[in-house]
Amino acid sequence: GRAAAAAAAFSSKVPAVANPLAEKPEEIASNINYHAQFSPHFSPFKFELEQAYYATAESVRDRLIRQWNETFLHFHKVDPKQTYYLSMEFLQGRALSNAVGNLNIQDAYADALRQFGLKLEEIAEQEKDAALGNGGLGRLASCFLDSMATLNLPAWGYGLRYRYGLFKQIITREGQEELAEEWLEKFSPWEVVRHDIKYPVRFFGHVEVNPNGSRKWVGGEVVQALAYDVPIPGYQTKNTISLRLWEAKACAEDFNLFLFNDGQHESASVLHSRAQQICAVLYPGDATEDGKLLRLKQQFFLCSASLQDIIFRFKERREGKESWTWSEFPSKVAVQLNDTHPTLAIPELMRLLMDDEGLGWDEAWDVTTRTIAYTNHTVLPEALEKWSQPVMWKLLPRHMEIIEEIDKRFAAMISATRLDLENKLPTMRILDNNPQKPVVRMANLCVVSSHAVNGVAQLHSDILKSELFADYVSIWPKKFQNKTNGITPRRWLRFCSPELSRIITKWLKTDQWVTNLDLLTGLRQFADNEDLQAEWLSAKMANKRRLAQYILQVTGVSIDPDSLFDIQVKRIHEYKRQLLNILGVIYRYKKLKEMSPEQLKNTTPRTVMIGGKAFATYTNAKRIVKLVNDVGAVVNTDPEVNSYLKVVFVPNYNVSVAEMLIPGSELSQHISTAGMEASGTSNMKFALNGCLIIGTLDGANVEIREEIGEENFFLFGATAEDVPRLRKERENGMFKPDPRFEEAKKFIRSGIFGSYDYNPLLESLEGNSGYGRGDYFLVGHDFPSYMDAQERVDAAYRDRKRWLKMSILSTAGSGKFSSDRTIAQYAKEIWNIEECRVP
Ligand code: B1N
Repeated sequence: GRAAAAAAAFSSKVPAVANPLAEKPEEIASNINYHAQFSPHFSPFKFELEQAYYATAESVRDRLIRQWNETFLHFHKVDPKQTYYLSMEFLQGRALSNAVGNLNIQDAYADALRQFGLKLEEIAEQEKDAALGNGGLGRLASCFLDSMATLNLPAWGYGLRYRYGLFKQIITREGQEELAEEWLEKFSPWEVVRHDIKYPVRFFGHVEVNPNGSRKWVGGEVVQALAYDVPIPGYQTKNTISLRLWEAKACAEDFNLFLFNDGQHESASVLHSRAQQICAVLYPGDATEDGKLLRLKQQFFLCSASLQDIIFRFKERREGKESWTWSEFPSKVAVQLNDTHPTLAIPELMRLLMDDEGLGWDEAWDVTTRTIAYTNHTVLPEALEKWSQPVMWKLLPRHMEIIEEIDKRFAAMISATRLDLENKLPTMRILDNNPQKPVVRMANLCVVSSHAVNGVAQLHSDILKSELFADYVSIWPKKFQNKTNGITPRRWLRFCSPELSRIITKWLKTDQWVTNLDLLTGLRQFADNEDLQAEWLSAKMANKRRLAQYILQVTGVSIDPDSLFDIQVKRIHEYKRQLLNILGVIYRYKKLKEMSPEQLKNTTPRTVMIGGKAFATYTNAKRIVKLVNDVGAVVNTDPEVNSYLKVVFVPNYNVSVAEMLIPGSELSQHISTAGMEASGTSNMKFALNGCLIIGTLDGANVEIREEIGEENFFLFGATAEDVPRLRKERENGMFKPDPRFEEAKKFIRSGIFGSYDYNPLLESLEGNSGYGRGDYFLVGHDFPSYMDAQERVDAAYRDRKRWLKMSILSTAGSGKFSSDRTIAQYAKEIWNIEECRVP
């Protein structure tokens, strides 16, 4: 069939000639053909979708390499101040469609592929997501890279090249199961190994004191960090920056040939396999930490390799200069820590400056603190990293000396200058010397050692100042900032919804909104316009039909594109309250069952989609996944009501699935207990795509509602300010549950959704206090106002014109949430860097 035809076309008609910058479709086709033949990864004479994907990707990569090298040279020549974004996670998703979109060559490539009888979208779907992250924090890092490239900023990402990214989720009768996702199994065309860029990274060992008093970390084990670079193209600019991912390799001499020849094969390569473990897996924790030694090794590995590389570049650019000093370093380098995961960059920079470069403490400290800045992403106590002191002493003895010294000097400074804070000192210190469990508090180390500390939404930043870091605020009032998160409008609107994008461009009479998202406010004046509304509706419907197709394909459930598409997709966590959502659905189902046919006809049909991964050992999260699936199985096959309600669990939620779901959404749920979701970023993606939000006053919801107008936001629930009091009242037995809440829980208990034991879940909502009890997340408290808000949703949806107007106003009010705005603020207010555009 088609594959054979493609193969025939490929071998005969199109000559293989490589012209990396080809513009004409015929030339591009021959370029693709060239790669199919001369960058072989498969047996010859095959040209099916997979082979076509690799050849196309390599052809696109050739173009990227040109402008990537130019960017590198340009930065080298200009030597601007440069930012380094250190992150344990980057959730890149697919690269092909993003690259052709940013380079504005999608039409040429689509034409070229048509010559082989192939569709660009189908080819793009062959690509596996690069899922080197868990959720919002990792995706934010990737959106930031896109904006840094697009804004022509001299910036660079540093991360780890995990062999296994985030696990693949499959749903069985048991609920969620995890499978290893070997995204590199075949080969990634989007990375270039740099065999010349290698640094030694040490673990364990001891500190040697030299006669002159200087100290040196020696002994232990040394692994090599090898660089793999991923090109990050900006949107319609030549600038193409790098994401540098480190891989751990043993040193060649670590292979013990003697033991191997002696037949002791395993022991001969023990150092090799130990090195390989370092980058084997991404820790699948979102907002929880488990204190694994390997995770600590990963963190140090990232920090050490990246800082050695940064220092190398700094010196390289100073080569041949008459004179320079280390005090210039902070005017050339900004290092941003994505949460506390790369905190070890602080003592590592101190160590490199003092022990390798010979600086004294004061000078090294001045350079370090002026270089480093820290972003906090959560206030959940279980996610605040604390590493055991004995473990750290063993793995990183020199760094612990430095951390001890930072701690000591901080305490001395407080005692000398701030008697009023002395009683706060025990919790402000970096070291918690509790003899039972001495730990290093990484967040405290970051606050003390950074020149800027920021939260990720206004409410979150306010909470940092009034609670988590309150004691530090009076010492350094100007250190604490807010940088409300953002998302890249390229991936999250321009490319994932070409239909809506075309309409926006038509009505705004410009496509400048793609890089100047504030221009979307120009849609406000047309929100009531019937022509725009009709076009808007038809784009939405097209996206909904495409989504319905996808849902049918992955779940076998057929959903009605005329029903209201209601979506909640994010990591499964009790604070995000997927349980509130599904309890609401259960209540709705029960009411539908009680209705007469006449009443049924007056209801608003809904399709509720819930998706997300649960951390493998988080049992309550897994129970929620199971419950959603069980409810779906009953509701979707109930002929009495299933044209009014469908419940779908969307398996294996990831970046590519999001790109399918978000454009087809009409209502999305961002319903965390107030004060607990630092920002949220999918809320921004949904709003940008004209999806209405039902949500609490939490994270960035607060600002989204401000921007799009309160009448376009379905608000419910307690405020962050109320939460502590409500928890107390609950503990004192003062909570009176709403009868609807009781009814929903009772319905689950009746066994209607099967024989699985939901008691632990239901018990978490009951009692007044205790571990896993007492409804810590206030589901019961917020349930009635949530159900009221859902009624307002149903009523609004019945009024098509009103709904469309709200939808248009959502998009129109989303300009603030471009990551271009966020990154411009970081650049100006924290990094002090400027544009460095490749001519
Ligand atoms: O970071 C996102 C925010 O939009 C979300 O609200 C926030 O929950 C998320 C430990 C985390 N905070 N903390 C993490 C991730 C991995 C890990 O091992 C914690 N993720 C967030 C972007 O600001």
